[in-house]
Amino acid sequence: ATEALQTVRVIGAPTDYGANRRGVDMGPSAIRYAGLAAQLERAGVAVADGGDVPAPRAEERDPSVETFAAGRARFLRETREVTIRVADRVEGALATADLPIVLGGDHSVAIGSVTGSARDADVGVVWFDAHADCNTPETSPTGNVHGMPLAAVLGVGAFADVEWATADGLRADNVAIVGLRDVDERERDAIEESGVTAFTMADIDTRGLTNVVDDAVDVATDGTDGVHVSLDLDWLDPREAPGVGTPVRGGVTYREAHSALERVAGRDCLRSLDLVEVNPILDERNETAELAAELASSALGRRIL
Ligand code: 6HN
Ligand code: MN
Ligand code: MN
Ligand code: MN
Repeated sequence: ATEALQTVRVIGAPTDYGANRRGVDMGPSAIRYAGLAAQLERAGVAVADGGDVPAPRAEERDPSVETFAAGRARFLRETREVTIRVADRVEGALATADLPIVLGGDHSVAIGSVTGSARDADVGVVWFDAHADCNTPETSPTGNVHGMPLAAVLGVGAFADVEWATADGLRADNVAIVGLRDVDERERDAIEESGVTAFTMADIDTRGLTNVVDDAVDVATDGTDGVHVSLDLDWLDPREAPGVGTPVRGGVTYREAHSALERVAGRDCLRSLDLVEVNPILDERNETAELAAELASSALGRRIL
């Protein structure tokens, strides 16, 4: 008998209010146009695209700052609306044994994918990013929520009281960040306080990409039912991925990025995936969106031989 194909469910989340540069709301279109479905089919999976969740446009909303007792988080109300929609779609996909891929949008959409993925299961997270995304409303220098999603899902700082943003089945012990090279002064404390495992680019320089990714997957699989991978395209060097909102030099190469996601695929632990922060306005001939589509294919186990 032939085994039924794994179905990947594509969920677009076209937001940009979580970042300070406009344009990442076009990410879902750009990644689809770059051939996401065809790339995934090359990995031997079936693809079901449920379209985009409705996302408010920043200019239709009050740009006023959302304040906490100490600190701020811009567009927190909008983030809540989209988080709940994304989480419901992710949970729905998992309920039918599909694998959800969330297309951002800015990285605040990961609050939805992680909370949705961790509703009925114990999950681990591997976060590929130049940034730690561990700011809290208290520590953030910008108030942009795309710099806060990891702190949010872990309930760090002011997020302790924000129920919709915290992930039930996620423990900091099962979270690994890979590729850090731009951490804010006060964000270091939030990383420390959160208890996540953090690997910098210097760790990759010293120990090699393979060892670091294997360790990150160990952290995320330890005692969990599966792993959510959040891929911020600014993890790659801007030479490979120019179309991102917050580029930082010194990132991983094209080949290292594929290798990382191939290692993830080899561990057979992937539960849900984000492809976020693609900014088509800053891209060159949609190459960063193409890269996102290719890397998804590697994550789903595309074989060369
Ligand atoms: N991202 N650490 C900066 C901030 O505003 O908190 C930048 C965050 C970038 C977030 O790329 O997903
Ligand atoms: Mn549990
Ligand atoms: Mn980033
Ligand atoms: Mn990020």
